[in-house]
Amino acid sequence: TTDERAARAKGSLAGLSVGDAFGDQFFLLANRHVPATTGVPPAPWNWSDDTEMACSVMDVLNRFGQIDQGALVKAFAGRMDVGRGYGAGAFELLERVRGGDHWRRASSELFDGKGSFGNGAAMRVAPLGAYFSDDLERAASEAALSAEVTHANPEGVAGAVAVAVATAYVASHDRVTPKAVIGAALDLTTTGQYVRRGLKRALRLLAKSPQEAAHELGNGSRITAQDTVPYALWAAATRLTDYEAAVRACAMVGGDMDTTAAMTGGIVAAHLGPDAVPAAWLQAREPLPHWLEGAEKPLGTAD
Ligand code: 8NA
Ligand code: MG
Ligand code: MG
Repeated sequence: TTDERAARAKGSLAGLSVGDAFGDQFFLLANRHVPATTGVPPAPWNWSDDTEMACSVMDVLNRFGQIDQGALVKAFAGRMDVGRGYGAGAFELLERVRGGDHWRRASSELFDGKGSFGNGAAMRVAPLGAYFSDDLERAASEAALSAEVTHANPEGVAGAVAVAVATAYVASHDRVTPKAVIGAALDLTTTGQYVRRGLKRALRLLAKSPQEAAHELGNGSRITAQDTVPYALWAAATRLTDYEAAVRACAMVGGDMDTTAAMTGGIVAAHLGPDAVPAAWLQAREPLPHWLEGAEKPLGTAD
């Protein structure tokens, strides 16, 4: 039912937002003495653009039961708080949308007409995968729709499809092998040759350490889909029974750790449920927006 879908998505969002907020703490110089392998940064852990945009994806799913692209981009643009740390392309696009440009034109003109292959479509999409976990192909097609409004490049879309399908797969299967998780994502990720190549490499690295895997796959230092999604899926697939271990595997390799931890955290929490997120970590994370809990009218709803 719709309520069950929404509840699964909410569980994934808990994992995504805590991963984002935890990972983001390690960018701060103030936490340079906290080891990502074992340490716990001081609260509060503020979340970043990853969570802000994921909340808008949830908002649209709650209102429409599917991705309405116009409503989604309106939600992204209306809520954009630049202090949360947006990618340069995302910022430019959402400013143009605010100024009245159509998203399709603006997104296709980014980066000299190549469109963005940033990891921004993938970082926000795990709850959507959990929402459509009863239908992997639907998860893939809705993820692609959600990606297109900001990421016109096929790699940017592929990153989102891979994360959504992996999330849908683990949310709908009790016992899964690492190979099956990455294999399911690969099966339905039809575009994006670099993302696909990374996923194939990840399949050969399942017995390696996080450092070795990140060295081969990338840790997100370029904040692109292709240098983030393969490692995030590797971390989730190899640590699917342990939320904390999965998220720490992202934080400990450096790079774009708010985003790898957001993807990995969203996938693992979709499998284990929100109770797998340590209670102290949920407490440390800045609360999610009030409107998401229904306390305020969501953006763009009729009066
Ligand atoms: P985006 O569309 O700006 O893409 C991210 C970046 O990828 C761009 O700024 C470019 O550097 C690069 N890129 C994307 N497409 C192309 C292309 N066609 N040619 C050349 N370079 C390209 O924004 P986004 O929403 O995809 O980005 C998400 C990331 O930004 C996440 O990591 C999120 O947390 C945020 N962020 C990251 C950092 C960081 O340094 N790790 C800091 C602040 C914000
Ligand atoms: Mg971020
Ligand atoms: Mg990031």
